[in-house]
Amino acid sequence: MPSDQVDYIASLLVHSSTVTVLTGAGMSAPSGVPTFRGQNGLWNNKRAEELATLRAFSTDPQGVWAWYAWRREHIGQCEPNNGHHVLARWSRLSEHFTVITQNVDGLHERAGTRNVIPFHGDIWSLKCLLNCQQSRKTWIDTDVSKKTKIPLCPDCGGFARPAVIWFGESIDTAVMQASISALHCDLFFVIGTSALVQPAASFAQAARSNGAFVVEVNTERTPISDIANAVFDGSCDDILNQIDQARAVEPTSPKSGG
Ligand code: BJW
Repeated sequence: MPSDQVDYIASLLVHSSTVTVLTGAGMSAPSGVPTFRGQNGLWNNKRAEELATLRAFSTDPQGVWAWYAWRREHIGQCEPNNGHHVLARWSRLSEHFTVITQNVDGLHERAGTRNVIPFHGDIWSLKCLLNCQQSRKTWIDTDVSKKTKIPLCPDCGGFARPAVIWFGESIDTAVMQASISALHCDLFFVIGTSALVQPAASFAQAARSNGAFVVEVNTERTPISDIANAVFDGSCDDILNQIDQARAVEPTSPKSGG
């Protein structure tokens, strides 16, 4: 990676008032969490588009829950990587730093990142499949031992489901509004997403239209590569680490929060 490009982005980072980061599955790839598309993207020969839908769960609740049970157990053994820790550090340097993550694994939160918007929900929370609307909307469930037994709604006794956003489901209104606000920023990083799934896929273009300088970090080219102001072709843990090291020696760099 040319060091002048790293230095330039580090300088922008230090001098930007508002910074927003959009992350996708590639952000957690160095932690060992499989991505959805590309190599290892299939589960039992099925694509995310065939599993992450209400129709799939309604037709084959055991099969879809088995996918989530497998993922929960696997993610539970993964740790935040260097890239997560760099973003956590940046989030402590400024109040105007937002991470919109499409990931449901909770690794940004576990790294201590402030101001994370879990755009597609949280794999560690469940909700009633029928949305029975009794005492609770969602509840935390980190028990990874429920491999074959689908958890039940404590209120109505019907099936529970992961509190994530499936295809065809709307993004929570407050989450969408907070995300749209965060697209008004000086600097926008888009990290480890194939940018194929809407509406998050449109965020980089929207941020750029709002005047942001857009930086992509990915191991492959994506639709964002053509519209980004700077493209880093490499693994997010390595690239973010390089930018962070350059940031730390920027003349006006604020002190690291830890
Ligand atoms: C690295 C790396 C390393 C690897 N370093 N990089 C407009 C047009 C057409 C369709 C639609 C549209 N608007 C809405 C739709 C329908 C649909 C959609 O987008 N479909 C497309 C497939 C075409 N969208 C929706 O339904 C959304 N809802 C919605 O819009 O509501 C309103 C509405 C409804 C109906 C009709 C119209 C409007 C909801 C989308 C929900 C997505 N849910 C999932 C599952 C979440 C729960 C779970 O995890 O189980 O979200 S699907 C899956 O894809 C998951 C991800 O968050 C999402 C995005 O994937 P991501 O993160 O980009 O991962 P990958 O694997 O694709 O890419 C990884 C990248 O990392 C690659 O680029 C690698 O190169 C890179 N990488 N290692 C850096 N080390």
